[in-house]
Amino acid sequence: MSATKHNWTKEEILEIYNTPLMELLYDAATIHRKHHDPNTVQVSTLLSIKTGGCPEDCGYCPQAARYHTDVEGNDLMSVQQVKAQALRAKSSGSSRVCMGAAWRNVKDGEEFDQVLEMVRTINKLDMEVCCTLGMITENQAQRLAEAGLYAYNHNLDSSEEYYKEVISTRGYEDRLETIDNVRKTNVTVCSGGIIGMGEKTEDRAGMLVALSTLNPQPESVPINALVAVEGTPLEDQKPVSIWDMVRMVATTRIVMPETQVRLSAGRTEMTREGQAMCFFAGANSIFAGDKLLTTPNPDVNEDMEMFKLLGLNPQKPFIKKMQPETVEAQNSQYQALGEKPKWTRPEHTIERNEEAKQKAKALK
Ligand code: SAM
Ligand code: DTB
Ligand code: SF4
Repeated sequence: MSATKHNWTKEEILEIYNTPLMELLYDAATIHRKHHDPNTVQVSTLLSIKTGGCPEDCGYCPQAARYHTDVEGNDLMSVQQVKAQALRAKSSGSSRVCMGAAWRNVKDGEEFDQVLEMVRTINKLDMEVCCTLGMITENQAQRLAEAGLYAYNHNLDSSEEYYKEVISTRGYEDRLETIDNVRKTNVTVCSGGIIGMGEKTEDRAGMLVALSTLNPQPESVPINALVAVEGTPLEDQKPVSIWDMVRMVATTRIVMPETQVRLSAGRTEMTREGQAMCFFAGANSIFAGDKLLTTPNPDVNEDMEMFKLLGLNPQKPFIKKMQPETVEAQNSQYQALGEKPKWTRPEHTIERNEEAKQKAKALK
């Protein structure tokens, strides 16, 4: 039986976050070594299978239709295109592919059927398949599971309190419900957030309370540093300091010892020394490839050089859980229910989101 603690309080987490740095690093590295191989880091590749034009108002996101950014929208990619990119990722050392779509939620129909086919195709390449498609129902989660999905990414992004300052088109409880829907299947949960959005340390701790008190805890927790994109409401946010990133990674590692902690967006601004500190503090996964979904990321060759320098090895797929079986579409047990989604829309006013929207309108 796992001895993982599931009742972390904000005060306890803040105390860890504010521990003198050398002690914090030592504590996190000690826990990391108990549960993971410290010389192994998972390499995952992101594929933006449907880019831009999203109806949501997430203040950090360059893909929200209402803001004026340089992102060029694209329709859903074909299964063949996705397969070709997944093969390329595999040959450059990735063991996981994460497919992202700029959707509020999944809608049953042809496009979702196409995504299910992408999942089947990548699972057959013996890679871990992850999807991040917005909110999903239990039935949709079951259909993804049946296709062979290994993980579903759905970030809480911040504390419940600060979430309201960043997003008005859906509630925190909707995010939790999607995570719960995924939990009802064999698909693993990937959920984390972003630092550097103007939140307080208390909000970072609040987000870690929300994640670490889930039982079971998410198998994967991405920690993103905000990529401040011109045209978004958060365009003027100051870059996150590496010390904050290291503290956040170390605290995540301590409160979620068995989780895969993903050093996610923001690595282009980090030195190798900074990233090495994050790996020491317990980060054991990165996104590789020169693009995240729409923003730049270090080149895979640079990352492999860094791995060599630090003596790190890319992780093989399916070390935590068996590879899921893929059920072909014609043998499926779960048919589309065509449910009317009951997700909420708080629609409160967030001043900086409004300003960015008005600025975009004026530019059109
Ligand atoms: N539309 C889906 C959703 O919101 O769940 C999936 C795609 S969305 C782009 C996935 C995650 O990317 C977000 O939850 C957020 O944590 C992260 N993200 C988006 N824009 C970012 C940015 N500018 N900097 C850092 N992380 C970002
Ligand atoms: C996550 O937490 N970070 C990744 C992945 N999950 C989907 C996405 C980062 C996106 C950064 C902004 C962009 O490239 O558009
Ligand atoms: Fe849409 Fe996801 Fe971007 Fe929010 S984070 S605007 S839901 S793509």
